[in-house]
Amino acid sequence: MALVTTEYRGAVATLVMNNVEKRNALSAALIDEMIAAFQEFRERQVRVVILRAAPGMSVWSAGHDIGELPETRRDPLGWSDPLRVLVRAINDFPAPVIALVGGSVWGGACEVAMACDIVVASAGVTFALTPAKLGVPYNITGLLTFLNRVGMGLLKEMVFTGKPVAVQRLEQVGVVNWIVPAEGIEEFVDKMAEDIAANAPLSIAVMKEEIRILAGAHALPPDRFERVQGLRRMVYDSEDYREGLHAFKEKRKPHFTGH
Ligand code: LCV
Repeated sequence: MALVTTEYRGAVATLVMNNVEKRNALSAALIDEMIAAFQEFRERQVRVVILRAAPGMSVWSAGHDIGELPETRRDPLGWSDPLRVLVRAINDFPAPVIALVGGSVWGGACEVAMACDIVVASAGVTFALTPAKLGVPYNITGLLTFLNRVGMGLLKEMVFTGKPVAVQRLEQVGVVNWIVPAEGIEEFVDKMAEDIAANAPLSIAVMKEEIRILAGAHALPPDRFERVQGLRRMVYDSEDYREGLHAFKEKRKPHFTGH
């Protein structure tokens, strides 16, 4: 059964994440289908992409498929990890991607939503940044995605507590562009997509890329980069990282020791 479905309405495409039983956990299989869809959108010169979960799902996406995280001794969020590939595909897509968020968003799925150009959410949804719940050292391009969207103060609260945050707080800081009642969110997003699709696609594509280049323009001396990689390796080689994965799989609370 397809894990995603695509719909077209003029120059607007909708990508529906459809893995209900796994709460759209971002497995390699799901992401492969999403990447293929983005490739098709590019070939069809789509001018706006709407990224959403299947109608009625209370979870937009449960984040990285925890069952696919490496047990240890390998970066769980390395360059070629499917989640990283998906975030880059959204960033690189030459047209705006609108996240239509009608359910809760977890972990790496928060980065997927925040990598989208515009986020429209229904009242009542929450976003939770979960690396600390699992013992995962999030990667720096992912943290930069968050930093560019969330801001330092709220980002630290979200990553340190790992608690779901109400969409109202995220709208206050611009993470979410609009909060719309669930019954009207599809119409709202369709209208926005039509407005965008009527504008000059080349101008929009170039401004999207310019903004991305500016947002990512942070010089990082090689020794600082290597320090970051060494620190992250210390975490994903730790007992705590293994404990976080096992606790989730055994459906129990983790007991972290700091080793
Ligand atoms: C695999 C899952 C998942 C899942 N993976 O339904 O950002 S980082 O660094 O943390 C990064 C590594 C990351 O993104 O990690 C993932 C972070 N995600 C989470 O912590 C959310 C974990 N999931 C949940 O808390 C619940 O599943 C929610 C609240 C999303 C939905 O709860 P609900 O009661 O509706 P279940 O928990 O019963 O889940 C239904 C099935 O989906 C699987 C889960 O194991 C279950 O499978 P089984 O029926 O085989 O038991 N599932 C859910 N999330 N991230 N599998």
